[in-house]
Order: sequence, then structure tokens, then C-alpha cells
Amino acid sequence: MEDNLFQVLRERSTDRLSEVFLSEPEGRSLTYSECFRMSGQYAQALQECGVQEGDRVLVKVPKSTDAVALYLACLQFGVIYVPLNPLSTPDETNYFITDAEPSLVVCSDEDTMKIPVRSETIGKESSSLNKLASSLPALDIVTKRANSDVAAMLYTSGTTGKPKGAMLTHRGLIENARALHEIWGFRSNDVLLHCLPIFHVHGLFVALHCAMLSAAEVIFLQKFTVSSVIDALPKATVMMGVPTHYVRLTEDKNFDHALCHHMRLFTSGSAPMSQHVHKAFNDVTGQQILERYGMTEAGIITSNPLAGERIAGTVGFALPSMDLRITKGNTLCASGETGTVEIRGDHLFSGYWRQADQTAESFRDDGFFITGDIGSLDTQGRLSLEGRVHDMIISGGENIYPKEIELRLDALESIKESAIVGLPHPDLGEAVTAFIITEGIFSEAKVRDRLTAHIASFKQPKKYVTVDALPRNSMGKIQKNRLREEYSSLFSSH
Ligand code: MLC
Ligand code: AMP
Repeated sequence: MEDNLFQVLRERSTDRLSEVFLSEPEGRSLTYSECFRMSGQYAQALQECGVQEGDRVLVKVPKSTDAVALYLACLQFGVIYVPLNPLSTPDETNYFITDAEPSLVVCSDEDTMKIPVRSETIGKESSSLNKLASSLPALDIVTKRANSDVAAMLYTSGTTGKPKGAMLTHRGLIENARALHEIWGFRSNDVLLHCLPIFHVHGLFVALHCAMLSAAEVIFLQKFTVSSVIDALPKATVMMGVPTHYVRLTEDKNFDHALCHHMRLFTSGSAPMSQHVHKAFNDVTGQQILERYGMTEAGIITSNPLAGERIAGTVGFALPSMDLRITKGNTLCASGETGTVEIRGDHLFSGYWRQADQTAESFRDDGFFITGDIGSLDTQGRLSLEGRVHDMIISGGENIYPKEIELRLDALESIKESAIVGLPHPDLGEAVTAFIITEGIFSEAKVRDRLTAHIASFKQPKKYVTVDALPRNSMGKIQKNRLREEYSSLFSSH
């Protein structure tokens, strides 16, 4: 039974069931016992809907306490939780449905998309799954899971532009949660300020599991806004964010030292944080952000220390349970040398859903996973990241793959050719930029409209730059690095 993540999370709150788990500043507060009752009822409801152990349940809903309870219900009942960005377009959603073959899709009542398989809604008392669940007794038993059983599947894009489902096991999630809980010193009187989306590993696993392992309170914000974070900070002790959150906070005149002096920890990750932002945050608050590095396939991989020196520009040491090495081809790099980051450990995913070839390609024979990140280790074992092998863009902590957008643009009559590049952006870290060669009459508004039907809004190019030709090397390959260099100040505020 120890092998079901739900069991591990529930056990930790045995003595604290009447304590607040999720408190929404504008809404209700749920205690641990209320949340587990809700998840037990959702687990019964899943059963009523014909969902069976090992099935996939695809969940495309805005952030809510219901969504958290549904996640826990899926764990408890032994079905695979597949969260989607609620901004996903019908095109994107249909791809995920075809690929994951869920036996149930859960969306919000506002979602007008026609779902080709059984679907239910949550989020309101009148939503179909809420109504069904509230009419049922809570399931108490927890489905036994084996080490390799998959708890959740999160889609992560690929260089081909087709997202792949990373299968995360109960065991892997338990190990990562325990390791983080330990190294970040979580305790029951912590109050976690939760302003992240809950369809990524960061907001769903890293943040929630750390708090749940101490049965601590979570201030559950619907989304990140500077004002809601400033309002909630006085009650919090820990905040987890992406660099864009800290950039925006630091720039606000109401954000100051007094607001943060009681905080014991600010963590950042999911995207690189510049030394400038580290320093600006430190100047305003007197606090040193703890930067850590993770990815969907592995959870958190490295972290700066809680006690001990946190160095801006490095992502710290490998977690105790993680082996990490830097390689160039088949050679191990010496300290200081730059190469590909490879990792091995119990936290790792068990493969890409129905993609045996892609899974095999991402692992070495000795079990190391090739992350696609480039970095170097110093003599003490601190990792510094220096880029990525593939031309993935990270905008505000969201990953965007150029290929997916280029294929859409190239299919339009007014665009002969395109190259999508991430350019430095003071707020988002990188901003999606389209370099295009136009044909006939080009209208940016029309192109945006056409893309809207296919790709989620956060992936839309922030700027279109019309060029006569795209720079190419002697093999004919577009030299995106030249575009990145030449246009590096396109978004700079100065
Ligand atoms: C929203 N928009 C974005 C965007 N987020 N555009 C570019 N990049 C983004 N990240 C667009 C919307 O599509 C919308 O477009 C407009 O901005 C306003 O939407 P919004 O929801 O009001 O945006 P905002 O609140 O400003 O969101 C920005 C943000 C958010 C940074 C607060 O994106 C965020 O919380 N990001 C966190 C992502 C995260 O948790 N990543 C973890 C990945 S896990 P329009 O056209 O409709 O106006 C991982 C592993 C690890 O990487 O290590 O953790
Ligand atoms: P995802 O596929 O959404 O899980 O994103 C994982 C990627 O985010 C990693 O492979 C890194 O490229 C990047 N990432 C995560 N944390 C950091 C960090 N602290 N600094 C730089 N890049 C990071």
C-alpha cells in the first residue's frame, strides 16, 4: 500500500485532518479531511462513470480545489491523471484525446468543445461530476499500486512538434516529493503560497506534495497576479515561482522588504533566472531566491542548498537520490567542461506513452536519461545550465516548440517561409518571435486569427518580423543563432 502516492500523502495528515489544507483568499477553505472526503467521492464517481484501474482520465479545467480533489481521487482509485493546459485549443485537445485514449474527459462547464468520448464537467455545484460525486459516499480504500504503475501522464512537446506523454510512476513521485520535503525543510507550520498553474509538475507535484507531506496549509491563488501575491504574502512562509513572477514582483512599488522579512523560502525554476533578477530581488527583499532545476520527465533534479551558499546563475547540486553527469558524445566531461546533462535515479519517468523508439533514444544503455539541457559542473558538483540542445523556447515558464508554430505558419498562403525564435524578453525571459518571408498580402491580424484556431494563445508570436531571406548555412539549414544575435534587443525595454 505504501506504493500508492495517495496513501503516502494521506497518512501524513492523519493527526492534522481538521487543519486547513487549501485556502482560497476569495473563496472557501478546505481542511485536509474535507479534501479527502471530496477525493473519496470523486473516486466513487469515477467508478460510476465506468472508469477502470489503469485507465486515463484527461482533465482540462481551470485551477480549482475541485481539480486538486480530482487529482487525488485518480491516485486513490489507481487511474492515470492526465492534466492539460485549459488554454489548449480543440485541435490540441483532440490530439491529446487520440493519443491518450482516455475513458473520461473532465472539462469545465464553459468549455464549448465537442468531446468525442465520455465527458463530465467540474468546478461548480451544478457541474455534472460535482453533482454525481456529492450524491455518493466517499471511497475509503486505496488501490494497491506496483512500483512501475503510472500515476500521471504529462505531455511535453518534442522537436517534431508532437507532444509526448511522459509517464510518471507512483514510486517516482513519492521519491521526488520526499527528497524535496527533506532538503527544503518543510514543516507543518509552513504556509505555502501557491500561484502556479496545476497542469505542470511544478504546481501540481513539487508544490502540492511538499506541503502535503507536512500537512501544511496552502494559500491557493487562482492565478499569479502581483496584487494577489502581495495580499497573501503576510500569511505565507514559502513561495514557489517562475522567474517571470519574481520579475513582476520586484518591479512593483508595493513589494518591499517588510512584506517578505518573515518568509523562510522563495524558490524559482522552470526557466533560467538571470543574475540581474536574483540581485534585484535580493536588493528589494534582502532574500536570496533558491534556484532549482527540474523537468517533466524527472521532477526536481538539482537545487541550491537551503542552508549554505546559494549561488545566482547556478542551479545547485543534484538531489541526493539523483546521479548527474555531463557528457560530450560518449565521453564524460571534466568539471568546468560544458556538455549535455544526463541524469539517473528513482524519480525518473518510466518512458513516453506508446513511443518506445523516442523513449529508447532518450536513455543511455546504463539508464541515464539525456535531458537535452547543456551545462557544466564545478569542482564541488554545482550545476550551471548554459542552454539547450534543441531550440525549445521557455516563455514565462511555459515551453514552446518552434516547429509546431512554423508548420502552421508555412501552411498559410501569405507566408512563404518562417522561422520561430525565442528572443530575450525582460518579463517573459524569452518571447516567441516569428521571422517570415511573406507572399502576396500579409495581415498580422489575419494570421493571428488563423493560428488561434490551432495553437494555444500563449504560443502566439509576440512579434512578426518580415525579412527578405532567412540566414542559412552551407547545408541550407536556417541559422537561428544569427537571428537571435541580430535581433537580441527587439524586446529590450531600453
Ligand atoms: C500567458 N500568456 C503568455 C504566457 N502566459 N504568453 C507567453 N508566455 C506565457 N507564459 C498570454 C496568454 O495566452 C494571453 O494571451 C495573455 O498572455 C494573458 O494571459 P494571462 O493568463 O493573464 O497571462 P499572465 O497571467 O501574464 O501569465 C504569465 C505567467 C504564467 C508567467 C504568470 O504564464 C505562469 O504562471 N507561468 C508559469 C508556468 C509554469 O508553472 N511552468 C512550470 C513548468 S514545469 P491573449 O492573446 O489571450 O491576450 C517545468 C519543470 C520545472 O518546467 O522545472 O518546474
Ligand atoms: P518542462 O519540459 O516543462 O518540464 O521543462 C523543463 C525544462 O525547463 C528543462 O529541461 C530546462 O531546460 C528548463 N528549466 C527548468 N528549471 C530551470 C532553471 N532553474 N534554469 C534553467 N532552465 C530550467
